[in-house]
Amino acid sequence: DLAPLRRALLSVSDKTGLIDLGRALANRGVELLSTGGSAKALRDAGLEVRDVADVTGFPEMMDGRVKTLHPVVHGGLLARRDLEGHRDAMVDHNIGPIDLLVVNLYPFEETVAKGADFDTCIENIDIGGPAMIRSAAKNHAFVTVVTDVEDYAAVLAELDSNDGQTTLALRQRLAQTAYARTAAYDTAVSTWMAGAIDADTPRRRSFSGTFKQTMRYGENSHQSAAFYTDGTNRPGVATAQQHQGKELSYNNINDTDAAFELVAEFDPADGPAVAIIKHANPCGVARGATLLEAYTNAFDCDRTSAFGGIVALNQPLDEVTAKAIVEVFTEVVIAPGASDAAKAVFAAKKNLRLLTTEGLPDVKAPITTYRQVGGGILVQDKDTGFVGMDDLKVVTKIAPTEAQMADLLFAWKVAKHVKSNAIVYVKDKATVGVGAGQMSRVDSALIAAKKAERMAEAMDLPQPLTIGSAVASDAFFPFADGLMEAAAAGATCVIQPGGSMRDDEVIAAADEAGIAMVFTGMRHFRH
Ligand code: 93A
Repeated sequence: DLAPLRRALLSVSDKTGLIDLGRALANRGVELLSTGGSAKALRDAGLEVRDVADVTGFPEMMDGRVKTLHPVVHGGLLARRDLEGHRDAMVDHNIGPIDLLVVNLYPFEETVAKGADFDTCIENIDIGGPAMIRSAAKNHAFVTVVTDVEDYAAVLAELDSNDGQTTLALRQRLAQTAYARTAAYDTAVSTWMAGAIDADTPRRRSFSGTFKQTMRYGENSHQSAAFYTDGTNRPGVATAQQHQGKELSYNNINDTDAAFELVAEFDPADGPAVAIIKHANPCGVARGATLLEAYTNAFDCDRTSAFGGIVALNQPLDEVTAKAIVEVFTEVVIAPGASDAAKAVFAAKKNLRLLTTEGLPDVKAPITTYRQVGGGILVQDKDTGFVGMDDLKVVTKIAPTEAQMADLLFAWKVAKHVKSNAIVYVKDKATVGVGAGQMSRVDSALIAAKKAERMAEAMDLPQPLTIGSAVASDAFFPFADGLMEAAAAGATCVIQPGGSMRDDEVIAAADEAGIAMVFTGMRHFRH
């Protein structure tokens, strides 16, 4: 059993709860050691504090870069209380034990998120704090380490219930949390630096996140799950503000991300766009003269699948669009803002989650993505590939018209966000058929066309909207059969990467069918 906790070192950048903690410890007879700003805050509140500088015999120096980096501090944190040799060393070198360490680090992640310059970011790399945290966590058999304001209460509660000491179980849990924190911190530094110095992105990276929340369950109810932020503070599902409705589930977060990343492909300067997602694939994407029109056109692509879907907008939600959305069972709506009137419309639908962000995700930002595989992690640059009009090569006898070109580029953008094999039919800047995630490209073409047929029946249209459509294929057609399916569905122009051994056959089939075809020279697999 450990002797009661006697001495604490408090050194925090985020001073939330510091005074209350300091007072609670002092009331329990714990001596307080502290660094510059933290000591001042405690002293200003009338508490008795000893400066670390007084304990080490060294002043804080070099603009605070060296405050606690001293054997008297680290000896006090690292000494094993159960070994005579360690106890002797403490006596010989006049080192007093430090039983409790409370540290939160220089706000490096926040500084980066604010867009601070290089030197300011460098100055905000905490050295002494992580060093102390790691020392205390290693010696958690004897020392309690607290790195999160949320854990202050648990420590105080145990001091009261456990004879003035914490339990080993709590110290272990806090030590584990502490190493997660220092690991995430160094990862944030490394990740920022890779960007700042323009390093080869996927090389020599470390990955980590900061815990945000647990979820009731993962993809299925027997899987536990949690959500982490990556410290970049980019606009996206992880940083969105939720206005109403129950907590997002694992699948909600995944689908909302897919929806928002897709709709962000459509520059708001060119007008409104809406994406509706189910199971991470779009079941409707459209532009429109108004947001309402974009929503309606997206919805009309596949009304059946849109039920229980996730809707992403590239512009702030307005009242009329909000009214249309609440007519359909919808899980989540995400947008770069929402008007008060729109929020009022949603308020009546308690289960509908509304998320707003400060702007759209930057689809061109160089981001590294990770995927876990058995025993490893695959790392790659995010697919920020972009194809514009100038990149297209017309390969058929006839060239697409201007309107067809616009639809082809629209279809191409959507295809990038559809699980492979992706086939996307588009008419007038709205998807009219999406074939996703099939093992054969022909099947994707067939399924998308079939969906369009079903919608035509449901909406009493004279014919499926694939008639006269533009079609995109995320990768080349290995044979002419996929293209012929698209032609059979009524597509009159095609966009695809090209590059197949049988391109000649595919081009000949397109010419035969009177189809215009362009090659992008770029593939958008998404698995
Ligand atoms: O610049 S440091 O890396 N050098 C140190 O020796 C050191 N010791 C503690 N930063 C150091 N700290 C950090 O200072 C703590 O992690 C904490 O974030 C901050 C508290 O400073 P103050 O008490 O002066 O506000």
